Amino acid sequence: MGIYLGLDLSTQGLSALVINSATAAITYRCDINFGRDLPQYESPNGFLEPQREGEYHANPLMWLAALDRLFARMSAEGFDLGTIDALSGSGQQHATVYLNERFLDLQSWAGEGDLASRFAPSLARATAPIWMDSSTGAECAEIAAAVGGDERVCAISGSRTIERFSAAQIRKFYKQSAAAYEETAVIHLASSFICSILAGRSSAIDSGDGAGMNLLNLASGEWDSELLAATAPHLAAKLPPVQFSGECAGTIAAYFVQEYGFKRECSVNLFSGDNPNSLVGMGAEAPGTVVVSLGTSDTLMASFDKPLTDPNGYGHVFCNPAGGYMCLLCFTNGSLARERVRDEFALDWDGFEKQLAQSAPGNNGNLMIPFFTAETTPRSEARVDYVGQSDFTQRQSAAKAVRAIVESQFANMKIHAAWAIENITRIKVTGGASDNDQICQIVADIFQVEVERIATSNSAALGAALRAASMQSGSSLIDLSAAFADQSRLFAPDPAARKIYDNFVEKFRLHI
Ligand code: XUL
Repeated sequence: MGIYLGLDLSTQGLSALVINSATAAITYRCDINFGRDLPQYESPNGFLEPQREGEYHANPLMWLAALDRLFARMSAEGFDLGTIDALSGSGQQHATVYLNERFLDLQSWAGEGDLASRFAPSLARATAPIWMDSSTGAECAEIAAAVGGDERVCAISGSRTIERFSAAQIRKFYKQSAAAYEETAVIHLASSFICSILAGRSSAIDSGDGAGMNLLNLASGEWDSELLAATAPHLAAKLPPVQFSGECAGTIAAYFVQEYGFKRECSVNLFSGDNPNSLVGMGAEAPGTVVVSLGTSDTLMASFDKPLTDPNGYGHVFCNPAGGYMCLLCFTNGSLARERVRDEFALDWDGFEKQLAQSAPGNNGNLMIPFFTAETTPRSEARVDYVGQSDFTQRQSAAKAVRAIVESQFANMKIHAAWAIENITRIKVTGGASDNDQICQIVADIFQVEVERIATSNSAALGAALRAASMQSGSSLIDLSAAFADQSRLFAPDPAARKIYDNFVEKFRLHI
């Protein structure tokens, strides 16, 4: 039992969340916002102004400045950092940090000044491409071609070649700046970079975040020699080892003991990506529970024991910090598409919910192809089709249209997640639209499982804190996260809706 810190380096800021495992309580939170708190880095939203279309980079020194600022703020607020027994963290996935030989030399720690000034000379590249970057289409095609096609890349690494994933980003750097690539001694992910700084030496990349690079062989858990060779020369020598997320990276660096009063024996657990951490923070790391997050885009995460991959190549598979694997599926047309229908009928969200309540499951056969913008799952250009009665888009048809978009979105989710969610017993829904009881009920009825609404606030930081607690105390991650589960509302599936929705899903399948 003890006090554990979870850090979360997201796109827009760095957050801290502290838990007391004895009382199963979150005891403290603190946030740094890059734009507001560190304006000198000229990144109001956490990234630098794109220099070219689709190019999104961040300054890794800003992340270090945020770490100093966060600990200083925690101390100023009276939080005693010396009480922390172990810490871990979460990073936005895919971002790569390029470091020179100096980073591997422990002497670089001995400098003067704050973290940013100590580590500025260790950067082999001034900026880190982040997950929003989509500028590497050519590199994706080159890597896929070298390995025998995207299906093969997906079968090995868990994802097709993806623009924002690290391999394509590394290849682009090698092609554009061969000399700087040559000077690079080690390439870290955002997560393993911050972990290294805290542990005082170059740490391993954990297999959860490592699987988001298009470089890890999921089945073996090692870097894949074919993918490495297809990406850039001598890459094996530039990557840290990959290790299971539950491993310890060491004890905290002396800098943090001196500057902020951490205790010397405070352990640093390997960091992981935000999605693997969130899976833990939401208590879904054991197979059977699925998380559906209803945000601007909708996402679905599920865990499983075997290294399954999406036969259609839409989803991503990462390693699960609790062991085994997890998938992440993104449905680009989430709340933005629901909002389009809401606005078309001049409703607010309450009105949207009322319209749902006035219509019946299955919507008398009315459905919608709901891709208002280009969709990821399935890959599709923007496409909106109404299938059903002819007056479907008329003003008096609000109830039909509202039900059609919601039912069609979850029919689409059920079809495209089928490979990953064979034996689910529960769906945890979270995100803005999960406030809507009618939507929760439709999810329960379409999937025919219990739906639990959960309120989450920074599940990635909570997941990291729970991982630190598990590593340090030896308690099972599953037991720990269950103890932190929020009180929530349950929606039971209506057995009478099973047949209606089985037919509805099949009808939807015929139209996409
Ligand atoms: C996942 C992804 C994002 C980032 C955002 O593939 O790109 O979820 O991890 O933080």
